[in-house]
Amino acid sequence: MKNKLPLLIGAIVVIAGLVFFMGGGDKTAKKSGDSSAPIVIPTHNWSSQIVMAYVIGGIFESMGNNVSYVNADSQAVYESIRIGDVTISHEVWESAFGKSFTTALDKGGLLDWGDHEARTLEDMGYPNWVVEKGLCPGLPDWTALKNPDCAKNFVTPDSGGKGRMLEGPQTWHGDLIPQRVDALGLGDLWMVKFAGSADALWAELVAAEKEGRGTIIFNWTPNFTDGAGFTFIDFPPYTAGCRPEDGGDGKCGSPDGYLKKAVHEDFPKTHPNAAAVFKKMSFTTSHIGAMAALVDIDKMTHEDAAKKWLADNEKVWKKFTK
Ligand code: TMO
Repeated sequence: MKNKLPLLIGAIVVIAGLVFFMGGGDKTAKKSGDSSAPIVIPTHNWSSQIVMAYVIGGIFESMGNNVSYVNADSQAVYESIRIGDVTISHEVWESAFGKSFTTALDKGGLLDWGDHEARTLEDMGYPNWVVEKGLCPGLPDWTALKNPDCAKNFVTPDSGGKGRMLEGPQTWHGDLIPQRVDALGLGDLWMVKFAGSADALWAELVAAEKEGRGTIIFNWTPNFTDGAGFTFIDFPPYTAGCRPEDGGDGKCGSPDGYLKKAVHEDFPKTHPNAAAVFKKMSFTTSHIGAMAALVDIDKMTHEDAAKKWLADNEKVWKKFTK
């Protein structure tokens, strides 16, 4: 027995080495290639997000990855990522989706994959001609909305004699804006209507100008309207906890927000290359504004807009893949 001990130790060392080598070999194989399983990218209901989905899908495909797209609710998507039905989110807007994102993050299964360079604002505003035509003197200060002579210029046939604000689809901000209007004491003069789509917001801008009435709509930046004569209303500043959903009184505007990326926790293991590239991806305000403009101004399809953006911006995205 004593004589066999060195032999036994030797055998263990050989087996351990073999296991270590195989393990290492396996790791090397994984590093050199991502899983062929498709990376599931969600699409929502505003232009830059859909174009960027195809932009990022195109970048993943250029690396040899498979991708698939799924149309998803923009709040529920974070739970879908958490449980692994959707792989990534590439536009987590703080104001509209911060709460859903943080809830999924805290539950586990979803990873914060960093911020884009672009900062965001999602709030009510108006095309500059509204003020140029004298329809609401004092804007962009929100207290201008307390003036009945302002509100009357924003009445529409469906607004019950009050000034109308056209909010985006309710799936984005929930009841935030109606709550704010009431909290700020504007409810007697103003009502909030929800648009069915982003396109309805842009159609409202055209209709109001044609009809010579004032208009206040929900909008956001980065968007195709950046630098095109649109101004956001200055509401009382956002502070952490000011919103009703966070226990506040709701008398505050939207935050100077982040634009984040998120991934399912297994993504870096199943697709280490794509995950590393996605972590490096960071788009600016002008990149994202251009993605939206290709659809909302140039009227391209989202897929064609993405192809054009990729062709025009190789220098921008190729550096993420290196
Ligand atoms: C989520 N959005 C950019 C429409 O505000």
